[in-house]
Amino acid sequence: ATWKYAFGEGTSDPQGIYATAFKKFIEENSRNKIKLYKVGSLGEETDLMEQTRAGLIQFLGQSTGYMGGTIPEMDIFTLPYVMPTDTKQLDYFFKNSKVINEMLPSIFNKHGLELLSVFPEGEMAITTFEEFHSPADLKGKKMRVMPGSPILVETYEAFGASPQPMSWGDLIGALKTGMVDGQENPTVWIEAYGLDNLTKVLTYMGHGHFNASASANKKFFDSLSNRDKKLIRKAAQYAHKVILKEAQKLDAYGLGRIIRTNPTYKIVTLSEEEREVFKEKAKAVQKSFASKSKENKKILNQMIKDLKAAQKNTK
Ligand code: 6CS
Repeated sequence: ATWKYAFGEGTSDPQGIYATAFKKFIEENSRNKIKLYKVGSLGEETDLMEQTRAGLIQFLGQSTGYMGGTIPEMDIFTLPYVMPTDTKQLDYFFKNSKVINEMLPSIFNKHGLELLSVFPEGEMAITTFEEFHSPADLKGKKMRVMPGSPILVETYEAFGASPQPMSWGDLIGALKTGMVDGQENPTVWIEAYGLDNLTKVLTYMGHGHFNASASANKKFFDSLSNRDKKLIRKAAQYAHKVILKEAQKLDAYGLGRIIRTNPTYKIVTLSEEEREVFKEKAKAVQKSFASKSKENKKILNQMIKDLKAAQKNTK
């Protein structure tokens, strides 16, 4: 059979690397074929989720930041100051997390999807026209966030800014015309799409990590032979390994290239003291997430346990 796999990035971006590895494994180990659709070819990322749930597409690669509107529990990955920035801890987390391996699969099932993987693309960096060090500096600043995640909106509100949810397809234009004052994305993506050239400052505040997921339409998956189900699980494990290895290099690669190609671009790393102020504000967002449902509360508690285990086991 030929299966369609659509994802929210270009072919050489992390979601494309994952999808390409997945395709390679499937095609080398079976007579099935995968046709890859990068973002834009079948619609914006927001359209892809609907198309996958409707069964028009069999596989979906999507940024977790786009998923909170459909699967509220996925906003666990966008909560500020929950994920660590340490790559070893992240690696351990993405391999061993009970949230991912034990809790999310049944949650995805409820939404007509079969979860295959969750993986990181790098620490969130914020690019702006003006430097900022505090929520007061962000007051009234229009910050673009990925659409569909209530938590991203709540986060930037808590940080003092005015969040502007919009699709990736509209962001470049919005930065060029000054419709927004800034945005957040992983460094590797900022470099790849020249967002540094459209802004003046890049800031690391350690508040979050950009993550992506891979999933399949559940009806499609359920209808497969056991052999094909196993094949898909194995392909996902293979692609996950490929991308986790890659993920360790992404931040350094992106930042290295920005420094080389754009030497006057300002890079700011907020100090611990400056971060404390944002962390304090983030607490309300974590509370709000937990108060939305029993499931959210359970998943946040497990997340904290998973991250403690990651910290303990990577010392
Ligand atoms: O900012 C966005 O919307 C996009 N950022 C990344 C890193 N991947 C895809 C997503 O659409």
